[in-house]
Amino acid sequence: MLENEIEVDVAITRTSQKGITLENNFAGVVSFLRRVYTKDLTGVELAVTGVPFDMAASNRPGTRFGPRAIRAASTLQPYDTPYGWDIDPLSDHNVIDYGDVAFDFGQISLFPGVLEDHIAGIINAGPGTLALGGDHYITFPILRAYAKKFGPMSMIQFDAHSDTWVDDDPNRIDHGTMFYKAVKEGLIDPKTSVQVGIRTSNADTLGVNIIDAPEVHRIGPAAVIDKIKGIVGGNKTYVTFDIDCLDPAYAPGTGTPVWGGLTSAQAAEILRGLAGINMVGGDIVEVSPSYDASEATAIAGAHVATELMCLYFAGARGA
Ligand SMILES: [Mn+2]
Repeated sequence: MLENEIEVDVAITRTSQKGITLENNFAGVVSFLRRVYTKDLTGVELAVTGVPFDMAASNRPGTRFGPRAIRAASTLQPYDTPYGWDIDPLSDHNVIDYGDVAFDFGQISLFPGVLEDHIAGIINAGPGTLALGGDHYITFPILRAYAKKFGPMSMIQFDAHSDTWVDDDPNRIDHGTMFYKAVKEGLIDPKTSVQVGIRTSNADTLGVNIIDAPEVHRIGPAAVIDKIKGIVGGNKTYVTFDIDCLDPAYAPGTGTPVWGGLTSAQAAEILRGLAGINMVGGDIVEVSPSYDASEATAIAGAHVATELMCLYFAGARGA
């Protein structure tokens, strides 16, 4: 590597939204994977956006710092094509860091509408979104924006919890009930949706398919991939990844950790094996830096985000 090949602050200085540049990992303006920070959606295919909201957490808070931690951890990733994929999204596709959603933390009741409008403003201009949470509630306003564009979708949810606990109060903002509401509102089709990694009890599945964590361990990633693909088929599919799907050994920095979860290796293999699904958007949520002394959780979250970016481009939009 020649010294004069090293650039700095490419998040604000790069002239092309495609391409891999060399920047000291520890230096410069931080953006997700050193993508350019911009609100200009012209020609953009995927917009990464932070949603630093954690007011719906039932237990430990702190995910409001998740987007910042994931962006920082993403700079630790190597400047090479993503491992395990035969595509190179950073060179061949237009990916930007759109920055964070703006909201008033003192007006919590307004937040769902603000986030839905934020996402709608992006996807109605063309690009898909990859959201960096935030607690898992954020997926609900995002799904509302997507369903208005695409109609009811399939959803692949990686999670320790179903998040479908009963909640018929439309005003409650809760990171454990939003998929109950998403099914009831018709945002997602339960019969063609699947939850992976579940290891908490909830008798009423609302008809959503479940591949619980013990099953993942028992049948292994290859069989899990086949089952997921059989469930979602070619449907428009939203992919939401709660970092607590991973075992606390791999992702301790999260609000509601549960033992017996997936390894990071299992998650990587499953995400790569899903190449070809019709993914319309996705998110990585519940990274809570306050409980992440080793930064392992932020690193895992950044890797999941990279895998989701690859998965987005590995289907119909493929290189
Ligand atoms: Mn969740």
